[in-house]
Amino acid sequence: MAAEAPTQASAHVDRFALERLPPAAALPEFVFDGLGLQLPPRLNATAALLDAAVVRGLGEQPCLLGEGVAWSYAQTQAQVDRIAGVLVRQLGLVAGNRVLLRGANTPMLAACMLAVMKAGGIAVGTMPMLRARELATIIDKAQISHALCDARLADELAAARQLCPSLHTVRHYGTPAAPGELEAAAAREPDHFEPVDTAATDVALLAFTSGTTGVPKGTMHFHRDLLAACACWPPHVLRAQASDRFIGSPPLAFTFGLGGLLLFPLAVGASTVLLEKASPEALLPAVARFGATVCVTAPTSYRAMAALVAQHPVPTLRKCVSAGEALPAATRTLWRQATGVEIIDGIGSTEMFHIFISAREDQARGGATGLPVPGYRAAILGDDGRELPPGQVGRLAVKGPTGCKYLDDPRQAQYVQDGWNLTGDAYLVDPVDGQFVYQARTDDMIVSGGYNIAGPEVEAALLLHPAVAECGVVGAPDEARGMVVKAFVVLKPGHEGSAEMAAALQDFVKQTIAPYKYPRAVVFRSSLPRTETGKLQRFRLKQEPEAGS
Ligand code: 3UK
Repeated sequence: MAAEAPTQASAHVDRFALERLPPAAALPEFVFDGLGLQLPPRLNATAALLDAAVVRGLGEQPCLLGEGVAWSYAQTQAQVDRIAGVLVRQLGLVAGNRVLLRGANTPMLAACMLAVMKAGGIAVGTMPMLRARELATIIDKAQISHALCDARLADELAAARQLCPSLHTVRHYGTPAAPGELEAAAAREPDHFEPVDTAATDVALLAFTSGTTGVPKGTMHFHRDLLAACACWPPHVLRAQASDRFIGSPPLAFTFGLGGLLLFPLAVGASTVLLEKASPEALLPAVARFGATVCVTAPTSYRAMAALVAQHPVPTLRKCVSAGEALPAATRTLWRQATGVEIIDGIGSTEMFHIFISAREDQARGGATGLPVPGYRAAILGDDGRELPPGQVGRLAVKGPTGCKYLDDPRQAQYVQDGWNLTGDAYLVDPVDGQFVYQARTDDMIVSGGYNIAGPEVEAALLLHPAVAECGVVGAPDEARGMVVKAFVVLKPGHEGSAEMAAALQDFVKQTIAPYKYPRAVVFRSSLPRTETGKLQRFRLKQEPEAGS
């Protein structure tokens, strides 16, 4: 079934987003079959997730938890409704306006996001680390009118505002110990707000990609997309329950975090812990303190936490989700050995909103991502756009109920081709078990001496060596071979980056995978460049000037 024209019966008075959706011909194909998905033509995501849970009788159950906060579903609903009241009655928000949200993960930030959507606004999450210049790019691109901002992060937003005439209204919120002006305004509002009767295809969320280079792209998501995501991966792969308590690290500004730490828990009536600081050292003790059962974080975080579990046992954990980057087989094994829990890996993207290929913990296999999530189809395409047989490396293509809709961006034609969403990843389908196996980002494949080598495979081999804490493998220009495999290695404490160590690591890789893939250059670092969402910034490693040892 194709998407119905998204212009019908929009509740948006401000038609900015509606007018900047890609033209119908540039949209991916949307498929809704095989799921029994009941998505009505009128749909407000906050009403369908939060209000519906209260109607189901969960009002007294725990919902949003954080430092000094434990709100039940009814209390969360009342808070969301008061903030929605502030937006509409005090701050003049009209449906379709874009509202910037700025803050570390907290129950208050979550309530603000839910309130914006309930009021018919479009929520635009931003990473707390962004500076004025980056904020200004987003505010300008999305023509943002309102902002709700953690008072502790006010400065950079104030500086951005100087550059952005569209942003006319900013309100700050505080902490449970020291409430701010937004909480004071909310206290003057009634605790019921009637949700705006949005169309299922009205835009609810604008998520800017954590992209490593270039101008950020704004991905638009309908109210329908958020509910569709809740109906695919969570019930079929994650299978969490109302008794579960979620916890984790991805920011709510990142769709991995918004789904995994807010929408998916709400959809099953579970509780969720929103931590401002969720480094591996902070996350592990928080799991025990809050009695969390579902952990959502990135591969490097599992690797770092595995080494600390002995001091901080996490007996309540029953499900662990990894996404954002490929999960090395060695990390999967380390975590299982440390906790007894098999990680659920899943590949998702900001464009698709959430995970579309994944494996349940009982079907998970080291080195493979899994199978298309029920509701999604996936194929491996050759350069000519035709589907490749199992075993051959090609471009990953997916389609399902969600799909790429860039805000006014010509790069739509790169991500969406012939109705497929092309994620930019090189994958193959295992001819034996049919699982999808990640190779590299398409533009990160290393071509050396005529061979195609995937950096992540070399990384996975290096990570099996007991001295290696972290590593990143890229292609470095080389006159003879075109490119050579170059490894950046962070050693564990107690090991030294010497010529002998480099030789030992090279030998180790030759013993572990096909010898031609071994890193001809090895350099030692004390850390690796990563994005705020935990992704290795390979482009920065590629720019490194020196040739290595
Ligand atoms: C890579 C993975 C191998 C892959 C995301 C879950 O990461 C998310 O969104 P982004 O837009 O990046 C998308 C790209 O990241 N990737 C993500 N997960 C995996 N590669 N194995 C994985 N498990 O290159 C993909 O194209 O930042 C992840 C849910 C929501 C998300 N937005």
